[in-house]
Amino acid sequence: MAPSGVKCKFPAWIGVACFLLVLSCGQQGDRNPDKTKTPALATPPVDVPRFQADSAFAFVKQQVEFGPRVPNTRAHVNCAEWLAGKLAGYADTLIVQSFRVRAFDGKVLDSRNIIASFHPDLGNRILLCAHWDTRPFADQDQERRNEPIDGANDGASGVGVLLEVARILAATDPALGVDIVLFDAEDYGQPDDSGFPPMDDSYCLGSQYWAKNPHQRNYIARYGILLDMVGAPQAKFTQEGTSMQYAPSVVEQVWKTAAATGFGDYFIPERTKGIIDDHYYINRLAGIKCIDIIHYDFSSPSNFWTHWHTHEDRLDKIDRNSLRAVGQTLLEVLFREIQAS
Ligand code: AHN
Ligand code: ZN
Repeated sequence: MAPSGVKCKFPAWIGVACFLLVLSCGQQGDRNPDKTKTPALATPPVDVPRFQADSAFAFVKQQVEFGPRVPNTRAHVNCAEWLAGKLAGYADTLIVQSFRVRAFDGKVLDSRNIIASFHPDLGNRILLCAHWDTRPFADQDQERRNEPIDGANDGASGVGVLLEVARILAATDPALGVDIVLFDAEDYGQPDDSGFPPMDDSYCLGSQYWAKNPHQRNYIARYGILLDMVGAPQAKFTQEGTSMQYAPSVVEQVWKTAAATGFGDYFIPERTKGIIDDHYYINRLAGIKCIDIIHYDFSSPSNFWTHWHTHEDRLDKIDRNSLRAVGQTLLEVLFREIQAS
């Protein structure tokens, strides 16, 4: 009888086979055919925190509950104070930039850009932005066209994602220079049938003001990322033309990161026509390369999200999964910027 110690010894050929298998796998891993064409994504030197979509959703809900955030209304002031308080609790510095701008209809809008900075001492900065005001009318709707919209997606969704990013930056404190800018007076743009003389550049009044009057002299960021309508179910973000014109490398980086993170169903690597949004003025007036992550709809006449500028833009159109796709992608992009020491 063989001693029990050698009874279970497996045949030598299995060991050899395993050895060869490991060898061949190693070789395949080394031979990356894409390496020469495109640099691989950097590996973050620390774990990337998990974006909490429930928390982002709660931030969207709280904004909507103020009522429409139309300049010169009580809801607008209340929401501004809440946003500023929230961000002051997360960021190292908070600046509220108050200003007045004249809208297409002659009204003077009491406006506030809300600016939160993390590690303001660092020169190497990334700009994240969204607009927090809502449209004063529903000119794409068939009904109640003169009433303001909730702006759950158009406004609150991008801000909700950025508040959650701010919460996570505060909790994890990576050595990253980040500025979160919430623009006001974005959506007071002239409707087609306004009856007022045509006005150029009637949208994006807050970002135009900021780009001409940055919160710090000679402010510069390496790049910027604008969020607009990022909360609808199965949102599709195409590579929008203005972003591609001014910041193609940033678009590449973000869309690649999204795909690597498992959000390729949201971030479609297809170029679509350019639009004028806050990022246009950030590129043109501030000289900061900035992209727009904005819902593109291949089937709607406007090519914007189907419920754009209608009363259907309500909280029940917000899907946590879309908020997560954008928020987690942003965190992946940010944490890959940490310099390995
Ligand atoms: C224009 O309609 C010219 N730009 C769209 C900017 C926008 C409005 N984004 C959301 N609401
Ligand atoms: Zn809008």
